[in-house]
Amino acid sequence: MSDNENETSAEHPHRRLNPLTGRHIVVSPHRAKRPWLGQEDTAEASDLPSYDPKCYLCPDNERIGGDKNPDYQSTYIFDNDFPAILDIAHVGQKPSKHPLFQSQNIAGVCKVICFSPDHSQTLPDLTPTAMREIVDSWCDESQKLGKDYQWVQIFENKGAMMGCSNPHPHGQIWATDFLPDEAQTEDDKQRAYFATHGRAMLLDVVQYEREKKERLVIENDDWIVIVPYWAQWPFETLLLPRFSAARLDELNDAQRDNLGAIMQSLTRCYDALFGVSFPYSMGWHGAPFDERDTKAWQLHAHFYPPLLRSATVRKFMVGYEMMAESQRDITPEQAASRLREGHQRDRL
Ligand code: H2U
Ligand code: ZN
Repeated sequence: MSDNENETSAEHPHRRLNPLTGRHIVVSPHRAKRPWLGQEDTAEASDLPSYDPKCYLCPDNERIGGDKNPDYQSTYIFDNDFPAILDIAHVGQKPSKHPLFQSQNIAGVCKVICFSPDHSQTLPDLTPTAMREIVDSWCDESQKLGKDYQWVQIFENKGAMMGCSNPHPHGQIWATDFLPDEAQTEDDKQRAYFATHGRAMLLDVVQYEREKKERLVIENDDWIVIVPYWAQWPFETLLLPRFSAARLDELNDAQRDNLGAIMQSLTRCYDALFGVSFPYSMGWHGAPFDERDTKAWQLHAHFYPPLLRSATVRKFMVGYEMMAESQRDITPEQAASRLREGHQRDRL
């Protein structure tokens, strides 16, 4: 890989390409110091009880749908009471053949995964054993659901700012019999890169970023976290295995333990940045579950946090982003450096 990225200046406006999606991002480093006159909301309260009698995810409580949670002790997975996609046979509506108004029938399942029985905890608070249970649940669910569905989307919305309905630590899993657009795009791009270069795109990224270190946030024996060169959100990160792996269920014991550890380090970096339990949406991408070869694919997790300059001032993806393309002020290199500082403070 040639090393000519520095030809784009750290101070002048430029445009970067996201090779995973083919979309671009405008970077405007000269604007990072402009004054802020917009929304300043209040920080979210963080003093939560370990058990909330009104929480529909706490052990022993009744959910909105009427089912009762067991007195669970570690992770707990249940079928979403309000699934967005249903597990039904493809009957009824015929696919539309009109060139302008096309639709297709879909089937899938939606699950909710409680990360801990403790209402007040977030990932950094959990024990390594509890983290490992979350990682194992993700690996097991993706393997099981992958037998029936082509795509298994594991994700977490954290914080009210990201539309999370409940502070109880939890994530979701949606499995579908179709490839969603993000998955399809990453699949196309990684296969095209492999066809041209004979190597997995994101393994090349891992190697480059480990040598260069500028966008490296943290790493351990098996995993690395970078702010991608093409990051869209101010403090967006990409979590990747340092070894070749296409899917979660391929991970061995040590790799799973190290994954739990690096996720705790990363979420601590985030929390340290503005002194607040950092909101984000995160999710896993791995090779689709079909008959095709998986060599082009490298497993990874995206973290998309909305915060920009304080616990309350967020990045809005509005005007130019909606009408034209993504734009950011703080550079990905500056963001990585800020996140590393949080990590160093955390270790003192
Ligand atoms: P968030 O991760 O966005 O907070 O969503 C929580 C999910 O929990 C949401 O998809 C489900 C909602 O449908 N849920 C239940 O399945 N049962 C309930 O009793 C409440 C919420
Ligand atoms: Zn709860």
